Amino acid sequence: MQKPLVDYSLYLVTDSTEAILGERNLVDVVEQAIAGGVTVVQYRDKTSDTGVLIHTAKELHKICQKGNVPLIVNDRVDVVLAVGCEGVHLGQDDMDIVTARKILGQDKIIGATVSSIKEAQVAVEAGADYLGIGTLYATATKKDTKSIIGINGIRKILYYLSHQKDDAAQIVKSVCIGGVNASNVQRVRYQLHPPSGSQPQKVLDGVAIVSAIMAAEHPQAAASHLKLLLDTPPPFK
Ligand code: TZP
Repeated sequence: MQKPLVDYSLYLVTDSTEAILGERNLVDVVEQAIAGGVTVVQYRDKTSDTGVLIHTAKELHKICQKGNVPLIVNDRVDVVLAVGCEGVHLGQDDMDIVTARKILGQDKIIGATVSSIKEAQVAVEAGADYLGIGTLYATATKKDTKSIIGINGIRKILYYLSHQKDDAAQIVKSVCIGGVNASNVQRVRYQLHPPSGSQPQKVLDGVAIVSAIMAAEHPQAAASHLKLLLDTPPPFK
């Protein structure tokens, strides 16, 4: 299968912890989020064993395929291979991108977490398809986050990429992550993806969100509200 063309605009990252998921079923919540319009799903589970990861990823892949949404698995290249889903997301402490590319081939999506220009440069050179840039804002969902870089930190990375000569830096996609919710998503979108012609030249392709969708009482409504906000210019300059 060829690498799919991906709409990164509303990128859901799952969280199976009690604080976010509570008693609910992960697959049901993700199914509702897809019905609400999320465009990518990343299955992120730092604690389950390999058997559970593969079983859950297979279930998630079925509903993602039904909704025509790519499924990315956090950290685990082996799970991607076992399930046949669309790609992997690698943190700075996970397998390096060059090795993952050798194992997965050209047709899978590889995403990388980056917090600095240096990390972005390394990820792009190694062949990442997209960057998860963050942490944008402090968030209770990930308390051990390395660096909170804010809008300006993300702008600097986008600006750096815009000024590189190689094609890879121009075509790499990007989402921001950390603390994005319904109260700030329009501002984030318009600060990092301004109307054409203004800076930065390279714009953010989407926002990655955990709690504002996963912990919502109605994940479908939360996702469709975020989607509407993303598509609506904010009432400020
Ligand atoms: N990486 C950086 S912040 C974060 C991850 C996985 C969690 C973001 O969660 P939320 O609930 O969208 O702030």
